[in-house]
Amino acid sequence: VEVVGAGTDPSALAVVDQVLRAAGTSTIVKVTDHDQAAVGRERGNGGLVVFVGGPTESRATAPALAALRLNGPEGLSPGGYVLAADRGVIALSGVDTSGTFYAAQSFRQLFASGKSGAFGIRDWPAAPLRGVIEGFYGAPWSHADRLAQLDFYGRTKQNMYVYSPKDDPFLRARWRDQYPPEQLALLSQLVGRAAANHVEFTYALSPGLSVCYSSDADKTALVTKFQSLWDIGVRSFAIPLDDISYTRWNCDADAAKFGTGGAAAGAAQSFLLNRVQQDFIAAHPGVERLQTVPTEYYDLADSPYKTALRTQLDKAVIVEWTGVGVIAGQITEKQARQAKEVFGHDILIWDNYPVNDYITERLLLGPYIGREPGVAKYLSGITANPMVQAEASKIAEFTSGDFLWNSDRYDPDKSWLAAIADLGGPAAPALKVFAENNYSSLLARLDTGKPDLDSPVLRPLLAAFWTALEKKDPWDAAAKLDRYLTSMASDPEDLRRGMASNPKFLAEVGPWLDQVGLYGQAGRHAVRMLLAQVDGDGAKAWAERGELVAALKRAQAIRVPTSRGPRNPSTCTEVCVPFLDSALATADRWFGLPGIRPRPTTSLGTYTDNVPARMVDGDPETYYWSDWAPRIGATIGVDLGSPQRVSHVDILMGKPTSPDDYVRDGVLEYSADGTRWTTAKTVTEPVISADLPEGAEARFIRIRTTGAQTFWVVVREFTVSTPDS
Ligand code: LOG
Repeated sequence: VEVVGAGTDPSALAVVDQVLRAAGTSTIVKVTDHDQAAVGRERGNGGLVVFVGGPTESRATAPALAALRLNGPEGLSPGGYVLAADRGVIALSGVDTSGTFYAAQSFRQLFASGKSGAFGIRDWPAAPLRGVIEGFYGAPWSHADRLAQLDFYGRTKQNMYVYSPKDDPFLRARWRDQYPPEQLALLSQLVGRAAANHVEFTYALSPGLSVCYSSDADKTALVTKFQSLWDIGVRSFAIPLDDISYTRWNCDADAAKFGTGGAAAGAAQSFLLNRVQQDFIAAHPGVERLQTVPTEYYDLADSPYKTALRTQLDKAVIVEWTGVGVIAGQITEKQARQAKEVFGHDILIWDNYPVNDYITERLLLGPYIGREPGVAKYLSGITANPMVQAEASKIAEFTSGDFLWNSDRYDPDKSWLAAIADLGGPAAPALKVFAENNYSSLLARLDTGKPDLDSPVLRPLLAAFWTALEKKDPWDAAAKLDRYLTSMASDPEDLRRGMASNPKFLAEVGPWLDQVGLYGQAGRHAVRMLLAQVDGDGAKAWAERGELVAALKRAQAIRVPTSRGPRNPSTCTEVCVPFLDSALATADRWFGLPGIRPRPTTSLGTYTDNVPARMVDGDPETYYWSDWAPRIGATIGVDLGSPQRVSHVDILMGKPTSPDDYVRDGVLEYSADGTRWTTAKTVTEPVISADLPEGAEARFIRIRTTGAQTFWVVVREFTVSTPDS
């Protein structure tokens, strides 16, 4: 029997019903909280009695909790709840309706984990605002994606969804246009689904590309658009002003009114936002606080622009901030407090993880890391910016949601495993193998400055195998490695079978999944090739070599269509291909083959994901990008592994969107031993084509900078030719 009050949250009740049915309850009787006789009767019949609803919803909760000798949820922060069970009585009691809904979610989780017996839980969120901002570039999520996401946020106790896809024309390019009725109907469905999941749907309109800040007509256009959303039930609004120019006005009136420069931009934005605050927000009781994203959203340096926002923008407006750097490796409590000071407003973090719009060849399936617990506690909250791949984003979203609920106790590894179990269900083991090979987190690399190596499980197995191989006793290590490579090789089949009920996920990750499978296959051939050589079986080794090369080629031929053109997916990044390369090099030395296999070398750092390996991948579309301008003596080059006859070197630097990023003052030089160098050519242009003298022998070939410069360096390809290639 469920005992409910007049105000009991219907969504909470629906979840409780579901749990009871799943647990085999055949009849559920609902009685109202004032029908004490009915409650007594049902208890007498030996039925389970479930009290649903906190003090704001039901009169039965307080006595029920008192009987269990527990305090009620009064005084907990919004969303907090008490959930308790003892001797045939269960009570779900939230401080508000959201709290009761979250009690129901925890009830579901406890049941799923098979826990039984008496328990009492008092639970509340660390951060008031917890959720996701659909704020990436590229194909916006589908309507079905969004509905599924909203249900997911409810299940993971997240209460915020900001609707802000960059490439939705009605939100940015054509922000003034009203929605056609069919589109409004879809939005209205989202708003309803959000409410059912206790998620605040924030509607974000980005007028910055064409707005005239001082114009009455534009203010009216904004307010009119907001009103059309208010009319379908939206109660939360944002005006993001990121990724726009604030040194160029869209109308002469702004130049006349505000002048020029950062202070003028801050004044103009404050002027418009304050008017929307007064004319729309203040005029709509029940609306949430207005949010904005400032044009300087990525640092803590005070500036005329920030001073203007701090002093002129209405304090009621919440300001979003991405942490330091657009993709912040780490966000500390201290930085969060500084952000509040320098922006002069309450801060909501726009966290650019797991968004992959700037590295479309990657899936970011690792956990949320690098944020100090205080960040969640001292700020308004965090919204994570996800990937174009909605279903695949759920792994990272699960973990950020976990962090936001209980940041002090957050354990990324545990949370990640729970996320895998939640999304993968019975196929969790196969999903784990897949996610392990799409795991590398740019957050980790940006935080530690170390390369973000992927595949945490495979890597130590490979290292152990090489060590064992050197000792000529590779069998044990090979067997362990082969077991994991086999799980990779069968992953496409395993996951497609095991997650057949989630076709959207499978469609999103298809190319990456196929690549993991092929790397698994290639890896197995590599192991067998090297073992055959230890056995002295040249014929077998040669056959395995052929299979290895074929699988590798197929992996590298896979393309995924992205908003930045077709890309070769990058899985097992910086682990699988280097292993296969080294295996081939080792085998080829044994076979007595010459073979040139350049490995990149550089004294410079790497900007985001543009790793040195990209200058030797044969694809001029990808490039190595240094993270700083080279100083005198900085080098960029290749190592051929052993001295070789080299006849020609081609180097392609710069790229269409950064044509100045090349070494302007340097020399091309080569060396057989890495100490004595011969100069082949001076370097002053982005495209280098150099013949080396007849008979030249080199293991190392590099560009060395001989003059200081301010531009960074892009190297698209660094190609070395032998006399016979
Ligand atoms: C955009 C965002 C994009 C992200 C990652 C903000 C506030 N704006 O540099 O839409 O998804 O970076 O590429 C951004 O982060 N600008």
